[in-house]
Amino acid sequence: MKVLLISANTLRIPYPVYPLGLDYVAGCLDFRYQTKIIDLNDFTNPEGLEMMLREFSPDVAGISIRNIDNTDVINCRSFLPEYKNLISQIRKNSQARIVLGGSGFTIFPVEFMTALDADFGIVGEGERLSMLLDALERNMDVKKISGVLTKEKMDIVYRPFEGLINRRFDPANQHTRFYLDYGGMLNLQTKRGCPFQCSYCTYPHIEGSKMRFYEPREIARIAHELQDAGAKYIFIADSAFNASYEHSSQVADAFIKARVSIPWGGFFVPTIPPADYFKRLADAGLTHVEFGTESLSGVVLTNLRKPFSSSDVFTAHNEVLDAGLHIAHYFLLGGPGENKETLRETLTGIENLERAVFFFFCGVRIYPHTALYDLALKEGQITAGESILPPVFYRSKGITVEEIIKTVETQANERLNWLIGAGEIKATRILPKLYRRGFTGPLWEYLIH
Ligand code: B12
Ligand code: SF4
Repeated sequence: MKVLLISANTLRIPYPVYPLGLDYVAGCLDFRYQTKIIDLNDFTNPEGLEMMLREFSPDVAGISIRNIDNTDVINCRSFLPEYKNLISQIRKNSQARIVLGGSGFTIFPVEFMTALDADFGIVGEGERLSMLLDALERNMDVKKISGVLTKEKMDIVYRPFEGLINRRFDPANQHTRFYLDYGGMLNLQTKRGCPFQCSYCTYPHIEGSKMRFYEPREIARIAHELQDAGAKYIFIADSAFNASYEHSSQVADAFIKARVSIPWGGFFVPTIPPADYFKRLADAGLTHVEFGTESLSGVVLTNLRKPFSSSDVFTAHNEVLDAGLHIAHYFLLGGPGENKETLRETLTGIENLERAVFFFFCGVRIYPHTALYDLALKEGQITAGESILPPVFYRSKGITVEEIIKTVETQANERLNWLIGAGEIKATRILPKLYRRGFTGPLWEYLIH
């Protein structure tokens, strides 16, 4: 059987992201399948893709649906039309059965199955593709496989994957070169799952809420493999790298032992770290810390169910500064309880967070399987049958999104290190030029003056 795995993500904001999930999906497939990964970032014209489809002639095409849209409250751009276009190219140029998967798909499986008229879908971890292919080969009933959707069976009950997880990274893959030439960033995962329960967050639904750790020595081996392939920076794609201080410290020690020498970064929770935690990570090559801070108002942090207080944020921030690392804080404004006073508290507090970059997301998107969804339902902001695939943002009673944006813009006062949204305009203007000149990594530190 020939299996073609396609990364359908062509978004280059803030930078193109290596399709890590497909390495894992490929890694679970037996070598009896002829498996090929392609990345739409590599196909700038549709003819190239169509020719490739005709030549390879896949029996199964697995499509990774990562982003639903650009999550921009003002200038929202849905990627659904692009996915539809891809499906019709596959249908026109091959006989492949189409399987959907990926984090975006996992959030809205029924909506994507219906809109794209796919043959199968797999919610959650794509490692289950091997079970689906096996069942298809043997003409067995696929409906019994946890997480598998068909045109007839659209329920989304699934368990975290319990089998062997194995990444198949191939430096010779054409798309690896694309990422090495464009920012030099590759990525890796050290565990799956997030144990926290922030009210708006999809991550525990996508990855599970119990942490499942990979062996630190194995992670360091992969990091070295990425380095040998030419990576200049590694992004650790865990939901929250420091959700386990013990495991993340062991990973850092393993990096030192394995002589991983390239810089790396990831998402962190601003909880109070153990003594010298960030120094230990800095010794292992950590350079960039991205904090999911969201607010500096106690009321809002409690309502968002964040596992830290605003004073913890300052402690964690100073620890990172002391370790000589770059810091970014992400803020999520407009959640339950947000009003002019809580916003002022956050913005005043930010002025005391020295030498950092701030990304402001104004408006909290409501996703299924979250406590915020239940709250919005209770408050009558959404109704049970309503599709929230076209983004619906939570409306706080105390302040509108427009007021929030205006207030943040005024306070930002043109400062380069205050970015509203993903900093789309600044990122589009500055980053491609820097990457072309050979700069590597996330580069947001260049916005601090
Ligand atoms: C790390 C991360 C980032 C980092 C990536 C850095 C890097 N160099 O890797 C950064 C900060 C850059 C980032 C940016 C953005 N991100 Co982001 N990110 C994540 C995060 C936390 C992890 C992604 C990851 O790599 N996971 C690890 C890999 C192994 O998992 P995976 O890719 O999901 O693959 C598994 C399954 O999904 C499945 N699978 C995947 N593909 C396929 C295909 C088939 C056929 C099958 C069967 C299964 C399958 O199997 C895999 C193995 O189990 C997720 C949330 C999460 N916890 O998933 C959000 C997430 C993917 N991001 C999201 C978004 C929105 C964005 C941005 C658009 C935000 C913005 N406005 O800037 C940008 C887009 C960037 C881009 N160019 O695409 C959303 C996407 C869904 C949505 N709402 O649209 C997510 C899900 C978070 C959320 N809000 O819910 N992100
Ligand atoms: S916001 Fe971060 S810490 Fe909270 S549940 Fe999501 S991934 Fe975990």
